[in-house]
Amino acid sequence: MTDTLPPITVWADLDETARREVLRRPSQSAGADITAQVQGLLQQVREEGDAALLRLTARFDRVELDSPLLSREQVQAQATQVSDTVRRAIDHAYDTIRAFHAAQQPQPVSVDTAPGVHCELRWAPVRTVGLYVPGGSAVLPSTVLMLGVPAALAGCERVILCSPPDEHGLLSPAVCYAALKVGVTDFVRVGGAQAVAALAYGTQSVPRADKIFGPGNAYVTAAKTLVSAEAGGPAIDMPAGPSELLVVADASAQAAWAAADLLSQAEHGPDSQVVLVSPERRVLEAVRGELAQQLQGLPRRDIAGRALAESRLILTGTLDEAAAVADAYAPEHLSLQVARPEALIGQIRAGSVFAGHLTPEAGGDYATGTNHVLPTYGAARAYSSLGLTDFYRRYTVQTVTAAGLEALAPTVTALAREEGLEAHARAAEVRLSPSTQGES
Ligand code: HSO
Ligand code: ZN
Repeated sequence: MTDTLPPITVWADLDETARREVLRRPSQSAGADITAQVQGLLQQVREEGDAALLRLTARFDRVELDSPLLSREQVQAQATQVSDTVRRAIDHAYDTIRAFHAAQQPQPVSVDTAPGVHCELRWAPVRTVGLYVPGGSAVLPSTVLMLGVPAALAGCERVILCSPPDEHGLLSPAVCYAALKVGVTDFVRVGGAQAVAALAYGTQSVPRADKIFGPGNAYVTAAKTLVSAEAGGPAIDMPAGPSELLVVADASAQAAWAAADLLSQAEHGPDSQVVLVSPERRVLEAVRGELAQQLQGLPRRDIAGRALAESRLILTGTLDEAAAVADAYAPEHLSLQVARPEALIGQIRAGSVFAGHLTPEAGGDYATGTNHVLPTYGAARAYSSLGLTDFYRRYTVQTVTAAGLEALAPTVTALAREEGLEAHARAAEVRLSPSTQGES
């Protein structure tokens, strides 16, 4: 297996172009054929609603449904099937995620910007949110918590869960238990681009969502991008893509731990991106050996092995250079397996940082309390990890008094006339003119 692992790349040996190439993610822009296919699916759901959802679910998930929805009773019955161990784990993760997100309540702002001119920033929950929870090769109840806990804390009125059905047309007991726990209001057993279409346009049974959240495969991602670009279309959370982990390791790193972390992300999918950067050749070699060995013991070694074949093991001259490489990559997850993680944290842009040897990346996937919906593909350079404020919209209020307007009007009229917008100028002036004084 070691032979399918890439060799160690020596950073100093690469020119600018080669460096960019090493850090480049594989092209992910939904190929033209995916976009065309997804456009076709969106159109079917837009035109036919539920009938299209049932037909597409039969085609892609191989199950005949009588309705896209699961009733609350069906969900409750499923939830009772969850094992005690999983129920306790969901309860624990719910508590940590809730603790971290509850502390993120946004604060309103209220300021007099000038005498008689009052400005406010207020927050209101997005009313109807759609939460997409992937199924496919792994069913992810943890994602129900990551999306549902902040939706509940923000006070979203309608929380619609969409997830692909199993062969019985049901959602898993763990997904159902978590969904009830976070207060999901509508349970839609539809996945893929057709689910995104249902949330974007609404159907006879699926309410239309103002904003669509959650990770998904290339079809789901293409659908989110397409519907959000339509006039009046829903907002989406962020550009989400295949999982990524970059580990920075120094001489203090434990090779077996670093390898275990890299494998934990590699097992998500063959397109997962895993990178190790270190100034220590010995560490890189040891991790490489561990990867080959630990891979053999994994149930998903096939998937993880394919991701590892595209992984990167990069030798830098110094730890600072390793940090610079990590920053240029801007990973979704950054693991700092170094003696002094704090010294590096601010230097590297990443979606979520796992500081120190005892902090496994999998901890944040499930239960430290941080959100596991994170920007990928270098988007961490500007996008943020999902948080409570993503479930709010922010708006402003301004109130001007007579004295305030008197002082403000000359500025408004001067700028309006500079821009050639006479009606703007008059809208300020008309309120000052004696003929309208005293009228309301
Ligand atoms: N690492 C994934 C999240 C996840 N892992 C869910 C396990 N379950 C993307 O951040
Ligand atoms: Zn994960």
